[in-house]
Amino acid sequence: MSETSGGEVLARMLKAEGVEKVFGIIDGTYFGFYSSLHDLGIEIVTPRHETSAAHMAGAYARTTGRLGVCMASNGPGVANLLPGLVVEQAEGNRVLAITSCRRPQIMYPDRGGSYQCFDQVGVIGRIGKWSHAVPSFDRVAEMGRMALRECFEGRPGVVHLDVPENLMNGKVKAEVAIWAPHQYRRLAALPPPAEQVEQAARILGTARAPMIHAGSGVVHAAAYDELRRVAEALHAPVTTSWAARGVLAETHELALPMIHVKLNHELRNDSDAALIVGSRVGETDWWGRPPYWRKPAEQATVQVDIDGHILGANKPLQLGIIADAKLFLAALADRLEARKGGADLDERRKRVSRTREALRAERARLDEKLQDRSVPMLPAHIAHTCQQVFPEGTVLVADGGNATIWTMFFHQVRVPNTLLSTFKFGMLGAGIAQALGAAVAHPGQPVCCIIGDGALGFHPQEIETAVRNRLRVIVLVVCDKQWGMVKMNQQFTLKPLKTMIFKSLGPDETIKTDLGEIEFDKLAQAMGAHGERVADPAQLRPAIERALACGGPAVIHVDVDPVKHMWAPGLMHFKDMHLEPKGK
Ligand SMILES: Cc1ncc(C[n+]2csc(CCOP(=O)(O)OP(=O)(O)O)c2C)c(N)n1
Ligand SMILES: [Mg+2]
Repeated sequence: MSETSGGEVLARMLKAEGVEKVFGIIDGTYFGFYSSLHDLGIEIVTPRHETSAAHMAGAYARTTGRLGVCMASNGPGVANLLPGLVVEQAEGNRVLAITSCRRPQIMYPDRGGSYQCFDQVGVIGRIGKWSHAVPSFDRVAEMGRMALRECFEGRPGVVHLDVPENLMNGKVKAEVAIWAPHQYRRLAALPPPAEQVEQAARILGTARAPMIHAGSGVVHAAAYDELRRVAEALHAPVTTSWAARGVLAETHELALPMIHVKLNHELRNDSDAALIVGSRVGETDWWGRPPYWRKPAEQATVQVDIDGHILGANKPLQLGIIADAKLFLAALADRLEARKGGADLDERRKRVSRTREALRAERARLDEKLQDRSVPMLPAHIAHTCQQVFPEGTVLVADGGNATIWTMFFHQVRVPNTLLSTFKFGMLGAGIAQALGAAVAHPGQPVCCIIGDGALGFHPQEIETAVRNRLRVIVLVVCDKQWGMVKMNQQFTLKPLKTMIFKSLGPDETIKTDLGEIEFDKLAQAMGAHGERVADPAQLRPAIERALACGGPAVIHVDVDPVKHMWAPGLMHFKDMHLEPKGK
Protein backbone atom coordinates (compact mmCIF):
# COMPACT_ATOMS: atom_id res chain seq x y z
CA MET A 1 0.00 0.00 0.00
CA SER A 2 1.38 3.41 -0.91
CA GLU A 3 1.78 6.37 1.41
CA THR A 4 -0.02 9.65 0.92
CA SER A 5 -0.70 12.89 2.80
CA GLY A 6 -4.05 14.65 3.20
CA GLY A 7 -2.51 17.53 1.26
CA GLU A 8 -1.79 15.21 -1.64
CA VAL A 9 -5.35 13.85 -1.58
CA LEU A 10 -6.74 17.40 -1.85
CA ALA A 11 -4.33 18.28 -4.63
CA ARG A 12 -5.43 15.20 -6.60
CA MET A 13 -9.07 16.17 -6.08
CA LEU A 14 -8.41 19.65 -7.47
CA LYS A 15 -6.67 18.06 -10.45
CA ALA A 16 -9.76 15.90 -11.05
CA GLU A 17 -11.84 19.09 -10.99
CA GLY A 18 -9.67 20.54 -13.75
CA VAL A 19 -8.06 23.20 -11.55
CA GLU A 20 -4.97 24.63 -13.27
CA LYS A 21 -3.99 27.52 -10.99
CA VAL A 22 -3.92 28.03 -7.24
CA PHE A 23 -3.19 31.44 -5.71
CA GLY A 24 -1.41 31.81 -2.39
CA ILE A 25 1.77 32.22 -0.37
CA ILE A 26 3.71 29.13 0.63
CA ASP A 27 4.52 27.93 4.15
CA GLY A 28 5.84 24.75 5.72
CA THR A 29 2.52 24.11 7.46
CA TYR A 30 1.05 22.90 4.19
CA PHE A 31 4.02 21.77 2.17
CA GLY A 32 2.25 18.41 1.60
CA PHE A 33 -0.53 20.22 -0.24
CA TYR A 34 1.29 22.69 -2.44
CA SER A 35 4.20 20.39 -3.26
CA SER A 36 1.59 17.94 -4.61
CA LEU A 37 -0.06 20.73 -6.61
CA HIS A 38 3.35 21.45 -8.08
CA ASP A 39 4.01 17.76 -8.85
CA LEU A 40 0.62 17.44 -10.55
CA GLY A 41 1.33 20.40 -12.83
CA ILE A 42 -1.07 22.82 -11.13
CA GLU A 43 0.58 26.21 -11.23
CA ILE A 44 0.98 28.07 -7.93
CA VAL A 45 0.76 31.81 -8.44
CA THR A 46 2.21 33.63 -5.45
CA PRO A 47 1.32 37.24 -4.73
CA ARG A 48 2.97 39.25 -1.95
CA HIS A 49 -0.04 39.48 0.33
CA GLU A 50 -2.65 36.78 0.98
CA THR A 51 -5.59 39.11 0.44
CA SER A 52 -4.38 39.42 -3.15
CA ALA A 53 -4.59 35.65 -3.49
CA ALA A 54 -8.31 35.80 -2.70
CA HIS A 55 -8.90 38.60 -5.22
CA MET A 56 -6.82 36.87 -7.88
CA ALA A 57 -8.84 33.69 -7.39
CA GLY A 58 -12.08 35.71 -7.52
CA ALA A 59 -11.19 37.59 -10.70
CA TYR A 60 -9.87 34.40 -12.31
CA ALA A 61 -13.12 32.60 -11.46
CA ARG A 62 -15.34 35.41 -12.70
CA THR A 63 -13.57 35.93 -16.00
CA THR A 64 -13.18 32.23 -16.85
CA GLY A 65 -16.34 30.67 -15.32
CA ARG A 66 -14.05 28.21 -13.54
CA LEU A 67 -13.38 27.60 -9.88
CA GLY A 68 -10.93 30.05 -8.27
CA VAL A 69 -8.73 28.45 -5.63
CA CYS A 70 -6.62 30.25 -3.04
CA MET A 71 -4.61 28.96 -0.11
CA ALA A 72 -3.03 30.35 3.04
CA SER A 73 -1.09 29.16 6.06
CA ASN A 74 -2.55 29.03 9.55
CA GLY A 75 -2.56 32.12 11.75
CA PRO A 76 -1.02 35.11 9.95
CA GLY A 77 -1.58 33.79 6.42
CA VAL A 78 -5.25 33.21 7.07
CA ALA A 79 -5.57 36.51 8.96
CA ASN A 80 -4.26 38.28 5.85
CA LEU A 81 -6.60 36.29 3.63
CA LEU A 82 -9.69 37.44 5.52
CA PRO A 83 -10.34 40.83 3.89
CA GLY A 84 -10.12 39.24 0.46
CA LEU A 85 -12.59 36.54 1.45
CA VAL A 86 -15.04 39.10 2.80
CA VAL A 87 -14.97 40.93 -0.51
CA GLU A 88 -15.15 37.86 -2.75
CA GLN A 89 -18.16 36.59 -0.82
CA ALA A 90 -19.86 39.98 -1.21
CA GLU A 91 -19.08 40.06 -4.93
CA GLY A 92 -20.36 36.50 -5.29
CA ASN A 93 -17.29 34.96 -6.91
CA ARG A 94 -16.72 31.20 -6.84
CA VAL A 95 -13.69 30.91 -4.55
CA LEU A 96 -12.45 27.88 -2.66
CA ALA A 97 -9.97 28.67 0.13
CA ILE A 98 -7.85 25.84 1.46
CA THR A 99 -5.90 26.67 4.59
CA SER A 100 -3.73 24.90 7.09
CA CYS A 101 -4.60 25.01 10.77
CA ARG A 102 -2.72 23.78 13.85
CA ARG A 103 -2.87 20.09 14.79
CA PRO A 104 -6.02 18.87 16.63
CA GLN A 105 -4.07 18.13 19.81
CA ILE A 106 -3.67 21.90 20.39
CA MET A 107 -6.47 23.52 18.38
CA TYR A 108 -10.26 23.70 18.16
CA PRO A 109 -10.29 24.88 20.82
CA ASP A 110 -6.90 26.46 21.39
CA ARG A 111 -5.22 24.60 24.28
CA GLY A 112 -3.96 28.00 25.40
CA GLY A 113 -0.69 29.44 24.17
CA SER A 114 -0.65 27.76 20.77
CA TYR A 115 1.41 29.55 18.13
CA GLN A 116 -0.06 31.05 14.94
CA CYS A 117 -3.66 30.09 15.43
CA PHE A 118 -7.11 31.53 15.83
CA ASP A 119 -10.62 30.21 15.27
CA GLN A 120 -10.31 30.26 11.48
CA VAL A 121 -13.49 28.28 10.87
CA GLY A 122 -15.40 30.40 13.38
CA VAL A 123 -14.42 33.59 11.57
CA ILE A 124 -14.68 32.42 7.96
CA GLY A 125 -17.90 30.57 8.78
CA ARG A 126 -19.42 33.99 9.54
CA ILE A 127 -18.24 35.61 6.32
CA GLY A 128 -18.31 32.84 3.72
CA LYS A 129 -20.87 30.34 2.43
CA TRP A 130 -19.38 27.33 4.17
CA SER A 131 -16.36 26.69 6.37
CA HIS A 132 -15.33 23.49 8.14
CA ALA A 133 -12.21 21.90 9.61
CA VAL A 134 -11.24 18.35 8.71
CA PRO A 135 -10.95 16.34 11.95
CA SER A 136 -9.04 13.27 10.73
CA PHE A 137 -7.28 11.76 7.70
CA ASP A 138 -10.14 9.44 6.78
CA ARG A 139 -12.45 12.47 6.28
CA VAL A 140 -10.12 14.51 4.03
CA ALA A 141 -11.54 13.27 0.70
CA GLU A 142 -15.15 13.20 1.87
CA MET A 143 -14.96 16.75 3.25
CA GLY A 144 -13.08 17.86 0.15
CA ARG A 145 -16.07 16.64 -1.86
CA MET A 146 -18.45 18.46 0.48
CA ALA A 147 -16.54 21.68 -0.04
CA LEU A 148 -16.48 21.26 -3.82
CA ARG A 149 -20.21 20.48 -3.87
CA GLU A 150 -20.82 23.73 -1.97
CA CYS A 151 -18.71 25.66 -4.46
CA PHE A 152 -21.06 24.74 -7.29
CA GLU A 153 -24.44 24.91 -5.49
CA GLY A 154 -26.49 28.08 -5.10
CA ARG A 155 -25.09 31.58 -5.36
CA PRO A 156 -21.32 31.52 -5.91
CA GLY A 157 -19.26 32.71 -2.96
CA VAL A 158 -16.49 31.68 -0.59
CA VAL A 159 -16.11 28.08 0.57
CA HIS A 160 -13.38 27.23 3.06
CA LEU A 161 -11.71 23.98 4.05
CA ASP A 162 -9.42 24.11 7.08
CA VAL A 163 -6.92 21.27 7.23
CA PRO A 164 -4.67 20.55 10.24
CA GLU A 165 -0.93 20.70 9.54
CA ASN A 166 -0.45 17.05 10.51
CA LEU A 167 -3.04 15.99 7.89
CA MET A 168 -1.63 18.32 5.26
CA ASN A 169 1.88 16.96 5.65
CA GLY A 170 1.80 13.65 7.47
CA LYS A 171 2.06 10.50 5.30
CA VAL A 172 -0.42 7.70 5.89
CA LYS A 173 -0.50 4.19 4.38
CA ALA A 174 -3.76 4.34 2.48
CA GLU A 175 -5.33 3.98 -0.97
CA VAL A 176 -7.62 6.99 -1.33
CA ALA A 177 -10.02 6.87 -4.27
CA ILE A 178 -10.41 10.19 -6.08
CA TRP A 179 -13.97 10.43 -7.34
CA ALA A 180 -14.78 12.10 -10.64
CA PRO A 181 -16.79 15.34 -10.17
CA HIS A 182 -20.03 13.81 -11.56
CA GLN A 183 -19.87 11.21 -8.77
CA TYR A 184 -20.34 13.80 -6.02
CA ARG A 185 -21.93 16.93 -7.48
CA ARG A 186 -24.45 18.08 -10.04
CA LEU A 187 -22.73 18.99 -13.31
CA ALA A 188 -25.78 19.83 -15.42
CA ALA A 189 -27.28 23.29 -15.06
CA LEU A 190 -30.69 23.52 -13.41
CA PRO A 191 -33.49 23.78 -16.00
CA PRO A 192 -36.65 25.82 -15.31
CA PRO A 193 -40.05 24.07 -15.08
CA ALA A 194 -41.74 24.41 -18.48
CA GLU A 195 -45.00 25.75 -17.04
CA GLN A 196 -43.09 28.56 -15.29
CA VAL A 197 -41.44 29.54 -18.56
CA GLU A 198 -44.89 29.62 -20.13
CA GLN A 199 -46.20 31.79 -17.28
CA ALA A 200 -43.23 34.17 -17.57
CA ALA A 201 -43.78 34.43 -21.33
CA ARG A 202 -47.42 35.30 -20.73
CA ILE A 203 -46.69 37.99 -18.10
CA LEU A 204 -43.92 39.63 -20.09
CA GLY A 205 -45.42 39.07 -23.53
CA THR A 206 -48.73 40.72 -22.71
CA ALA A 207 -47.33 43.65 -20.71
CA ARG A 208 -47.56 47.14 -22.19
CA ALA A 209 -43.96 48.01 -21.36
CA PRO A 210 -41.75 45.19 -20.05
CA MET A 211 -38.16 45.65 -18.95
CA ILE A 212 -35.32 43.35 -17.93
CA HIS A 213 -32.90 43.82 -15.06
CA ALA A 214 -29.80 41.62 -15.12
CA GLY A 215 -27.33 40.92 -12.33
CA SER A 216 -24.11 38.94 -11.95
CA GLY A 217 -26.04 35.67 -12.27
CA VAL A 218 -26.11 36.32 -16.01
CA VAL A 219 -22.30 36.59 -15.99
CA HIS A 220 -21.88 33.36 -14.00
CA ALA A 221 -24.18 31.54 -16.41
CA ALA A 222 -22.59 33.26 -19.45
CA ALA A 223 -26.15 33.83 -20.67
CA TYR A 224 -25.34 36.77 -22.93
CA ASP A 225 -26.83 35.53 -26.21
CA GLU A 226 -29.92 34.23 -24.47
CA LEU A 227 -30.45 37.55 -22.71
CA ARG A 228 -30.15 39.39 -26.01
CA ARG A 229 -32.65 37.05 -27.66
CA VAL A 230 -35.23 37.60 -24.90
CA ALA A 231 -34.69 41.37 -24.94
CA GLU A 232 -35.12 41.47 -28.72
CA ALA A 233 -38.17 39.20 -28.73
CA LEU A 234 -39.86 41.41 -26.13
CA HIS A 235 -38.30 44.59 -27.40
CA ALA A 236 -37.60 45.24 -23.73
CA PRO A 237 -34.84 47.57 -22.51
CA VAL A 238 -32.21 45.99 -20.28
CA THR A 239 -30.83 47.60 -17.15
CA THR A 240 -28.12 45.94 -15.08
CA SER A 241 -26.49 46.01 -11.70
CA TRP A 242 -23.12 47.80 -11.70
CA ALA A 243 -21.36 44.45 -11.59
CA ALA A 244 -23.26 43.11 -14.61
CA ARG A 245 -22.65 46.11 -16.85
CA GLY A 246 -22.28 44.94 -20.44
CA VAL A 247 -24.07 41.59 -20.18
CA LEU A 248 -25.99 43.07 -23.07
CA ALA A 249 -23.31 44.97 -25.01
CA GLU A 250 -23.81 48.64 -24.23
CA THR A 251 -23.76 49.36 -27.94
CA HIS A 252 -27.05 47.46 -28.31
CA GLU A 253 -30.12 49.69 -28.76
CA LEU A 254 -31.91 47.93 -25.88
CA ALA A 255 -29.06 48.40 -23.36
CA LEU A 256 -29.56 51.15 -20.81
CA PRO A 257 -26.23 51.55 -19.00
CA MET A 258 -26.37 52.15 -15.27
CA ILE A 259 -24.51 55.48 -15.55
CA HIS A 260 -27.68 57.03 -16.95
CA VAL A 261 -29.15 56.89 -13.48
CA LYS A 262 -32.13 59.17 -14.08
CA LEU A 263 -33.09 57.31 -17.25
CA ASN A 264 -32.84 54.04 -15.34
CA HIS A 265 -35.25 55.46 -12.74
CA GLU A 266 -37.61 56.66 -15.46
CA LEU A 267 -37.62 53.35 -17.28
CA ARG A 268 -38.17 51.41 -14.08
CA ASN A 269 -41.08 53.66 -13.22
CA ASP A 270 -42.64 53.36 -16.63
CA SER A 271 -42.45 49.55 -16.90
CA ASP A 272 -45.53 47.52 -16.00
CA ALA A 273 -43.57 44.25 -15.97
CA ALA A 274 -40.01 43.46 -14.92
CA LEU A 275 -37.95 40.35 -15.51
CA ILE A 276 -35.13 40.17 -12.96
CA VAL A 277 -32.39 37.65 -13.70
CA GLY A 278 -29.51 36.76 -11.38
CA SER A 279 -29.80 39.83 -9.18
CA ARG A 280 -30.64 40.34 -5.52
CA VAL A 281 -32.02 43.79 -6.37
CA GLY A 282 -29.90 45.22 -3.59
CA GLU A 283 -28.81 48.69 -2.61
CA THR A 284 -26.97 49.50 -5.84
CA ASP A 285 -30.13 48.42 -7.70
CA TRP A 286 -32.03 50.89 -5.52
CA TRP A 287 -33.70 47.96 -3.72
CA GLY A 288 -36.30 47.61 -6.48
CA ARG A 289 -38.35 50.15 -4.55
CA PRO A 290 -40.25 53.38 -5.24
CA PRO A 291 -39.54 56.14 -6.02
CA TYR A 292 -36.80 54.53 -8.15
CA TRP A 293 -38.94 51.62 -9.37
CA ARG A 294 -42.64 51.50 -10.00
CA LYS A 295 -44.95 50.49 -7.14
CA PRO A 296 -44.93 46.69 -6.78
CA ALA A 297 -48.73 46.49 -7.27
CA GLU A 298 -48.32 48.13 -10.69
CA GLN A 299 -45.26 46.18 -11.85
CA ALA A 300 -45.61 42.44 -12.39
CA THR A 301 -42.23 41.03 -11.39
CA VAL A 302 -40.74 37.74 -12.55
CA GLN A 303 -37.49 36.84 -10.79
CA VAL A 304 -35.16 34.04 -11.79
CA ASP A 305 -32.23 32.94 -9.69
CA ILE A 306 -30.10 29.88 -9.13
CA ASP A 307 -30.61 30.42 -5.40
CA GLY A 308 -34.11 30.25 -3.91
CA HIS A 309 -33.02 32.35 -0.93
CA ILE A 310 -32.74 35.36 -3.20
CA LEU A 311 -36.23 35.18 -4.69
CA GLY A 312 -38.44 38.01 -3.44
CA ALA A 313 -35.81 39.14 -0.93
CA ASN A 314 -36.22 42.82 -1.76
CA LYS A 315 -39.06 43.12 -4.27
CA PRO A 316 -42.41 41.29 -4.17
CA LEU A 317 -42.90 38.86 -7.04
CA GLN A 318 -45.64 37.63 -9.26
CA LEU A 319 -43.51 34.67 -10.21
CA GLY A 320 -40.29 33.31 -8.69
CA ILE A 321 -38.28 30.71 -10.57
CA ILE A 322 -35.27 28.72 -9.38
CA ALA A 323 -33.20 27.94 -12.47
CA ASP A 324 -29.95 28.47 -14.29
CA ALA A 325 -30.13 31.87 -15.99
CA LYS A 326 -28.89 30.54 -19.33
CA LEU A 327 -31.36 27.66 -19.52
CA PHE A 328 -34.24 29.84 -18.40
CA LEU A 329 -33.48 32.65 -20.87
CA ALA A 330 -32.98 30.17 -23.72
CA ALA A 331 -36.33 28.50 -22.98
CA LEU A 332 -38.07 31.87 -22.67
CA ALA A 333 -36.51 33.11 -25.92
CA ASP A 334 -37.70 29.95 -27.73
CA ARG A 335 -41.20 30.46 -26.33
CA LEU A 336 -41.34 34.18 -27.21
CA GLU A 337 -39.88 33.74 -30.68
CA ALA A 338 -42.48 31.03 -31.41
CA ARG A 339 -45.29 33.35 -30.35
CA LYS A 340 -46.58 35.50 -33.18
CA GLY A 341 -48.38 38.78 -32.59
CA GLY A 342 -50.05 39.65 -29.32
CA ALA A 343 -47.94 42.42 -27.89
CA ASP A 344 -47.95 45.93 -29.30
CA LEU A 345 -44.33 46.03 -30.42
CA ASP A 346 -44.77 49.39 -32.15
CA GLU A 347 -45.62 51.02 -28.86
CA ARG A 348 -42.56 49.40 -27.27
CA ARG A 349 -40.33 50.55 -30.12
CA LYS A 350 -41.49 54.14 -29.69
CA ARG A 351 -40.67 53.92 -26.01
CA VAL A 352 -37.19 52.58 -26.71
CA SER A 353 -36.43 55.26 -29.26
CA ARG A 354 -37.46 57.98 -26.78
CA THR A 355 -35.02 56.52 -24.24
CA ARG A 356 -32.29 56.29 -26.90
CA GLU A 357 -32.71 59.94 -27.75
CA ALA A 358 -32.41 60.98 -24.11
CA LEU A 359 -29.41 58.69 -23.70
CA ARG A 360 -27.64 60.17 -26.71
CA ALA A 361 -28.21 63.68 -25.38
CA GLU A 362 -26.76 62.74 -22.00
CA ARG A 363 -23.78 61.09 -23.66
CA ALA A 364 -23.12 64.20 -25.73
CA ARG A 365 -23.24 66.36 -22.59
CA LEU A 366 -20.75 64.04 -20.87
CA ASP A 367 -18.44 63.99 -23.88
CA GLU A 368 -18.33 67.78 -23.96
CA LYS A 369 -16.09 67.48 -20.92
CA LEU A 370 -13.42 65.95 -23.17
CA GLN A 371 -12.95 69.39 -24.73
CA ASP A 372 -11.13 70.33 -21.53
CA ARG A 373 -7.46 69.80 -22.49
CA SER A 374 -5.94 71.54 -19.49
CA VAL A 375 -2.86 70.25 -17.64
CA PRO A 376 -2.91 68.41 -15.25
CA MET A 377 -5.68 66.60 -17.00
CA LEU A 378 -9.36 66.10 -16.38
CA PRO A 379 -9.75 62.43 -15.34
CA ALA A 380 -12.40 61.83 -18.05
CA HIS A 381 -9.55 61.44 -20.54
CA ILE A 382 -8.17 58.34 -18.83
CA ALA A 383 -10.94 55.80 -19.41
CA HIS A 384 -11.88 57.46 -22.69
CA THR A 385 -8.35 57.12 -24.08
CA CYS A 386 -7.92 53.59 -22.73
CA GLN A 387 -11.06 52.53 -24.58
CA GLN A 388 -9.58 53.90 -27.80
CA VAL A 389 -6.16 52.32 -27.42
CA PHE A 390 -6.67 48.93 -25.77
CA PRO A 391 -7.93 46.11 -28.01
CA GLU A 392 -11.71 45.54 -27.98
CA GLY A 393 -12.59 43.04 -25.26
CA THR A 394 -9.72 43.98 -22.93
CA VAL A 395 -10.65 43.45 -19.28
CA LEU A 396 -10.87 46.76 -17.44
CA VAL A 397 -10.52 46.91 -13.66
CA ALA A 398 -11.69 50.05 -11.87
CA ASP A 399 -10.57 50.75 -8.30
CA GLY A 400 -10.53 53.88 -6.17
CA GLY A 401 -13.31 56.26 -5.13
CA ASN A 402 -13.78 59.03 -7.70
CA ALA A 403 -11.27 57.33 -10.00
CA THR A 404 -13.89 54.58 -10.43
CA ILE A 405 -16.78 56.99 -10.89
CA TRP A 406 -14.96 58.80 -13.72
CA THR A 407 -14.05 55.45 -15.25
CA MET A 408 -17.66 54.27 -15.13
CA PHE A 409 -18.87 57.36 -16.99
CA PHE A 410 -16.22 57.29 -19.71
CA HIS A 411 -16.00 53.59 -20.49
CA GLN A 412 -18.59 51.71 -22.50
CA VAL A 413 -18.78 47.96 -21.86
CA ARG A 414 -18.94 46.53 -25.37
CA VAL A 415 -18.02 42.93 -24.63
CA PRO A 416 -19.73 41.04 -21.78
CA ASN A 417 -17.70 40.17 -18.68
CA THR A 418 -14.87 42.60 -19.35
CA LEU A 419 -15.41 44.95 -16.40
CA LEU A 420 -14.22 44.20 -12.88
CA SER A 421 -14.38 46.16 -9.68
CA THR A 422 -15.66 45.53 -6.17
CA PHE A 423 -19.07 46.91 -6.92
CA LYS A 424 -20.74 45.45 -3.83
CA PHE A 425 -17.97 46.13 -1.35
CA GLY A 426 -16.09 49.17 -2.66
CA MET A 427 -12.79 47.76 -1.40
CA LEU A 428 -9.97 50.17 -2.17
CA GLY A 429 -6.83 48.42 -3.34
CA ALA A 430 -8.43 45.14 -4.45
CA GLY A 431 -8.21 46.19 -8.09
CA ILE A 432 -4.54 45.52 -8.57
CA ALA A 433 -4.93 41.86 -7.56
CA GLN A 434 -8.15 41.57 -9.59
CA ALA A 435 -6.18 42.76 -12.59
CA LEU A 436 -3.49 40.15 -11.93
CA GLY A 437 -6.13 37.41 -11.63
CA ALA A 438 -7.72 38.51 -14.91
CA ALA A 439 -4.28 38.51 -16.56
CA VAL A 440 -3.62 34.96 -15.36
CA ALA A 441 -7.00 34.04 -16.85
CA HIS A 442 -6.13 35.62 -20.22
CA PRO A 443 -2.46 34.77 -20.87
CA GLY A 444 -0.72 37.17 -23.22
CA GLN A 445 -3.60 39.61 -23.35
CA PRO A 446 -3.29 43.02 -21.73
CA VAL A 447 -5.46 43.97 -18.76
CA CYS A 448 -6.16 47.61 -17.98
CA CYS A 449 -6.42 48.80 -14.39
CA ILE A 450 -7.49 52.34 -13.54
CA ILE A 451 -6.86 52.97 -9.86
CA GLY A 452 -6.75 55.88 -7.40
CA ASP A 453 -3.50 56.97 -5.77
CA GLY A 454 -5.00 56.17 -2.38
CA ALA A 455 -6.15 52.75 -3.57
CA LEU A 456 -2.83 51.73 -5.14
CA GLY A 457 -1.12 52.66 -1.87
CA PHE A 458 -2.72 49.59 -0.28
CA HIS A 459 -0.97 46.98 -2.43
CA PRO A 460 1.67 48.49 -4.74
CA GLN A 461 3.94 45.53 -4.02
CA GLU A 462 1.82 43.41 -6.36
CA ILE A 463 3.43 45.17 -9.32
CA GLU A 464 6.40 42.91 -8.60
CA THR A 465 4.03 39.93 -8.73
CA ALA A 466 3.04 41.05 -12.22
CA VAL A 467 6.72 41.37 -13.22
CA ARG A 468 7.67 37.96 -11.78
CA ASN A 469 4.73 36.24 -13.45
CA ARG A 470 5.06 38.19 -16.71
CA LEU A 471 1.48 39.46 -16.52
CA ARG A 472 0.56 42.22 -18.96
CA VAL A 473 -1.22 44.46 -16.48
CA ILE A 474 -1.21 48.13 -17.45
CA VAL A 475 -2.00 50.30 -14.48
CA LEU A 476 -3.12 53.92 -14.82
CA VAL A 477 -2.87 55.59 -11.42
CA VAL A 478 -5.17 58.56 -11.03
CA CYS A 479 -3.05 60.91 -8.95
CA ASP A 480 -4.80 63.75 -7.17
CA LYS A 481 -2.77 63.41 -3.94
CA GLN A 482 -5.95 63.08 -1.89
CA TRP A 483 -8.66 60.71 -0.81
CA GLY A 484 -10.71 62.47 -3.47
CA MET A 485 -14.13 60.97 -2.94
CA VAL A 486 -14.01 61.43 0.82
CA LYS A 487 -12.69 64.97 0.48
CA MET A 488 -15.66 65.92 -1.69
CA ASN A 489 -18.00 64.35 0.79
CA GLN A 490 -16.43 66.23 3.68
CA GLN A 491 -16.54 69.53 1.86
CA PHE A 492 -20.28 69.21 1.34
CA THR A 493 -20.78 68.16 4.95
CA LEU A 494 -18.60 70.89 6.44
CA LYS A 495 -19.20 73.92 4.19
CA PRO A 496 -21.70 73.19 1.42
CA LEU A 497 -22.23 76.79 0.32
CA LYS A 498 -18.52 77.64 0.15
CA THR A 499 -17.94 74.38 -1.73
CA MET A 500 -20.58 75.27 -4.30
CA ILE A 501 -19.17 78.76 -4.82
CA PHE A 502 -15.41 78.04 -4.80
CA LYS A 503 -15.52 74.37 -5.94
CA SER A 504 -13.02 73.48 -3.24
CA LEU A 505 -12.13 74.42 0.33
CA GLY A 506 -8.74 75.53 1.64
CA PRO A 507 -6.03 73.07 2.74
CA ASP A 508 -6.93 73.24 6.45
CA GLU A 509 -10.68 73.17 5.99
CA THR A 510 -11.05 69.40 5.65
CA ILE A 511 -9.97 66.64 8.00
CA LYS A 512 -7.03 64.42 6.95
CA THR A 513 -8.05 64.20 3.29
CA ASP A 514 -4.68 65.03 1.69
CA LEU A 515 -2.00 62.53 0.77
CA GLY A 516 1.68 62.97 0.02
CA GLU A 517 3.03 62.07 -3.37
CA ILE A 518 4.22 58.62 -4.34
CA GLU A 519 5.98 58.64 -7.70
CA PHE A 520 4.27 55.49 -8.92
CA ASP A 521 6.20 55.45 -12.20
CA LYS A 522 9.48 55.27 -10.29
CA LEU A 523 8.07 52.79 -7.78
CA ALA A 524 7.12 50.56 -10.72
CA GLN A 525 10.55 50.91 -12.28
CA ALA A 526 12.10 49.92 -8.95
CA MET A 527 10.17 46.65 -9.21
CA GLY A 528 11.20 46.00 -12.80
CA ALA A 529 8.06 47.26 -14.55
CA HIS A 530 7.77 49.90 -17.24
CA GLY A 531 6.86 53.24 -15.65
CA GLU A 532 6.08 56.70 -16.89
CA ARG A 533 4.35 59.88 -15.85
CA VAL A 534 1.81 61.97 -17.76
CA ALA A 535 -0.08 65.15 -16.92
CA ASP A 536 -1.03 66.42 -20.41
CA PRO A 537 -4.00 64.69 -22.08
CA ALA A 538 -2.16 64.96 -25.39
CA GLN A 539 0.59 62.71 -24.01
CA LEU A 540 -1.71 60.05 -22.65
CA ARG A 541 -2.33 58.07 -25.81
CA PRO A 542 1.34 57.67 -26.73
CA ALA A 543 2.12 56.70 -23.13
CA ILE A 544 -0.50 53.94 -23.20
CA GLU A 545 0.78 52.79 -26.59
CA ARG A 546 4.31 52.51 -25.19
CA ALA A 547 2.98 50.64 -22.16
CA LEU A 548 1.19 48.19 -24.45
CA ALA A 549 4.25 47.82 -26.67
CA CYS A 550 6.57 47.00 -23.75
CA GLY A 551 4.89 43.60 -23.56
CA GLY A 552 5.00 43.36 -19.77
CA PRO A 553 3.50 45.15 -16.79
CA ALA A 554 3.49 48.93 -16.84
CA VAL A 555 2.43 51.74 -14.56
CA ILE A 556 1.44 55.18 -15.81
CA HIS A 557 1.32 57.85 -13.12
CA VAL A 558 -1.39 60.21 -14.37
CA ASP A 559 -1.57 63.64 -12.75
CA VAL A 560 -5.12 64.92 -12.66
CA ASP A 561 -6.57 68.26 -11.61
CA PRO A 562 -7.43 67.58 -7.95
CA VAL A 563 -10.38 69.99 -7.83
CA LYS A 564 -12.00 68.89 -11.08
CA HIS A 565 -11.39 65.29 -10.05
CA MET A 566 -13.61 65.76 -7.01
CA TRP A 567 -16.51 66.90 -9.18
CA ALA A 568 -17.12 63.49 -10.71
CA PRO A 569 -20.37 62.97 -12.67
CA GLY A 570 -23.47 61.65 -10.97
CA LEU A 571 -22.42 62.52 -7.41
CA MET A 572 -25.86 63.35 -6.10
CA HIS A 573 -27.32 60.07 -7.31
CA PHE A 574 -24.81 58.07 -5.31
CA LYS A 575 -25.63 59.97 -2.14
CA ASP A 576 -29.33 59.16 -2.67
CA MET A 577 -28.57 55.51 -3.32
CA HIS A 578 -27.37 54.96 0.23
CA LEU A 579 -30.52 56.37 1.83
CA GLU A 580 -33.52 54.21 2.61
CA PRO A 581 -36.01 54.67 -0.27
CA LYS A 582 -39.11 56.51 0.91
CA GLY A 583 -41.63 54.67 -1.26
CA LYS A 584 -43.38 51.42 -0.32
C1 LIG B 1 -10.21 49.65 2.12
C2 LIG B 1 -11.01 50.89 2.15
N1 LIG B 1 -10.76 51.82 3.09
C3 LIG B 1 -11.49 52.98 3.11
C4 LIG B 1 -12.50 53.20 2.22
C5 LIG B 1 -13.29 54.50 2.26
N2 LIG B 1 -13.05 55.30 1.04
C6 LIG B 1 -13.91 55.30 0.01
S1 LIG B 1 -13.41 56.25 -1.26
C7 LIG B 1 -12.01 56.70 -0.45
C8 LIG B 1 -11.02 57.64 -1.11
C9 LIG B 1 -10.33 57.00 -2.28
O1 LIG B 1 -9.16 57.68 -2.64
P1 LIG B 1 -8.36 57.28 -3.95
O2 LIG B 1 -8.17 55.83 -4.03
O3 LIG B 1 -7.17 58.15 -4.05
O4 LIG B 1 -9.42 57.64 -5.10
P2 LIG B 1 -9.96 59.13 -5.49
O5 LIG B 1 -11.32 59.26 -4.84
O6 LIG B 1 -9.00 60.11 -4.98
O7 LIG B 1 -10.05 59.06 -6.95
C10 LIG B 1 -11.96 56.11 0.82
C11 LIG B 1 -10.87 56.31 1.80
C12 LIG B 1 -12.76 52.14 1.28
N3 LIG B 1 -13.75 52.23 0.41
N4 LIG B 1 -11.99 51.03 1.25
MG1 LIG C 1 -6.87 60.03 -4.92
